[in-house]
Amino acid sequence: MEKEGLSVSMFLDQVKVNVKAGNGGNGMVAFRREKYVPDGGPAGGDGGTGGDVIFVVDEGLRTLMDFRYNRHFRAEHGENGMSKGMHGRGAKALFVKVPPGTVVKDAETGQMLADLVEHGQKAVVAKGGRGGRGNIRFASPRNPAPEIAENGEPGDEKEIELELKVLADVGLVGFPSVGKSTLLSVVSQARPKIGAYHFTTLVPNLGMIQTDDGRSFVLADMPGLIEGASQGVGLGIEFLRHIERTRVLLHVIDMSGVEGRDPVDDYYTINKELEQYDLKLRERPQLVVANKMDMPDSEENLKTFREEMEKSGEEVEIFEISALTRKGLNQVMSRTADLLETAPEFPLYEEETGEEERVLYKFTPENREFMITRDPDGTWVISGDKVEKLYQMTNFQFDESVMRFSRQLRGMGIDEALRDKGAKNGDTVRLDNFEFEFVE
Ligand SMILES: Nc1nc2c(ncn2[C@@H]2O[C@H](COP(=O)(O)OP(=O)(O)OP(=O)(O)O)[C@@H](O)[C@H]2O)c(=O)[nH]1
Ligand SMILES: [Mg+2]
Repeated sequence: MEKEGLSVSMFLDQVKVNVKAGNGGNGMVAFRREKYVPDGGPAGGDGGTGGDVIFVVDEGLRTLMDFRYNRHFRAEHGENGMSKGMHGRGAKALFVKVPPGTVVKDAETGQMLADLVEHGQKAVVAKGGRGGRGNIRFASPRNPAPEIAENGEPGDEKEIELELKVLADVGLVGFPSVGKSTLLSVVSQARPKIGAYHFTTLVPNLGMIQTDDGRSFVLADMPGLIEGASQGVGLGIEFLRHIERTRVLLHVIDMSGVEGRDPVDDYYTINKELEQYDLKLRERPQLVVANKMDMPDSEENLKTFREEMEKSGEEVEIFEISALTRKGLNQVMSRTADLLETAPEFPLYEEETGEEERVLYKFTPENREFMITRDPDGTWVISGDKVEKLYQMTNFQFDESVMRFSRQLRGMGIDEALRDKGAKNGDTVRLDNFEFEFVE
């Protein structure tokens, strides 16, 4: 994993990309031509399967930057079937690497296709078409030399939307200048900006933490919060939204009181803002990190702090540290790793999933197979995924294949449906760019 502080502007990337799986290869119509056999049997092989487009999580990636200039992903087509019964070769899948935390949605329907969290996790986002069958497969005792072959099934094509959702395991929250960035800089390789003025940090920074006993997690340094943040004061809302995506909070408090604020007030103010933004944030496991313990008044202030917490019955776990002199760091990081073991896992997007499922069932099974509408000029128009696919898979070079196609239409109930709607002998019927006459 990259050990660098990354700014969130790169992080919140949301991109639309186009994926197209490979078409299946066409099946072949061929016959054996052997020296002493005047008209041999069928010998057309099947087409190969088209390549899938597969997204795979690579933990080395932390952003969607790679998709900025590369937005079309096409897998190869399957090879066509050949004579002498040879099948076309299937195409290899196209693997596209995405960072952990990538949510993949169908851009048109909003349907969630995959929530990719762990390294190596894969999702087929566009399925390659099946190879068309060659004429060998259509031979039967009644029709020993069929001139029927299927074209390959078209591969899926989709506009998809990628969104990076997981920000970090742990978030650092607290007032400005309490030492959040300093803490991140001493426990990870991240090098955030540190300053004696407020709002030094404008965008969250990330660092990888490795505890002594080998556990690791991603820690995010957030911009400072102030009273009214949940209403948009300061750098408010934007950043609370990022905090929302962390699983454990480290609440950093400046115990020195050098800025004239009272640590107890700080504690309540920040928690009130978190709660006002979203009640769930107060349920998130939280540790209090009492920072700047190297300063003269810190001991005294901490004592008061503990007393106040006890009095008010607040259950807090407090860790004394000095980010400056690097004291107490291991304990708090190790305890954080403990909390992560039991904190709820991502993904936590129940509401969104619910909505998407409703979208998914918008289509009824009937209108998925086919639909009949009428153009102003009186042409009957047949549409629908299944019927269009059948059309694309028909090889119109051969009468027999065409006949098979019309049998399939009849089998789906299209003739009957046309008749019910009032189609008359001789009416024009269109499917995709193919027109034919309705025959009673
Ligand atoms: N004495 C002392 N000073 C500290 C300690 N940690 C941080 N500081 C100082 O506090 C000031 C603010 O530190 P930052 O790490 O930038 O604080 P922050 O919480 O990230 O601030 P914002 O990004 O503005 O929200 C800097 O001058 C640091 O040197 C500490 O443990 N002891
Ligand atoms: Mg900072």
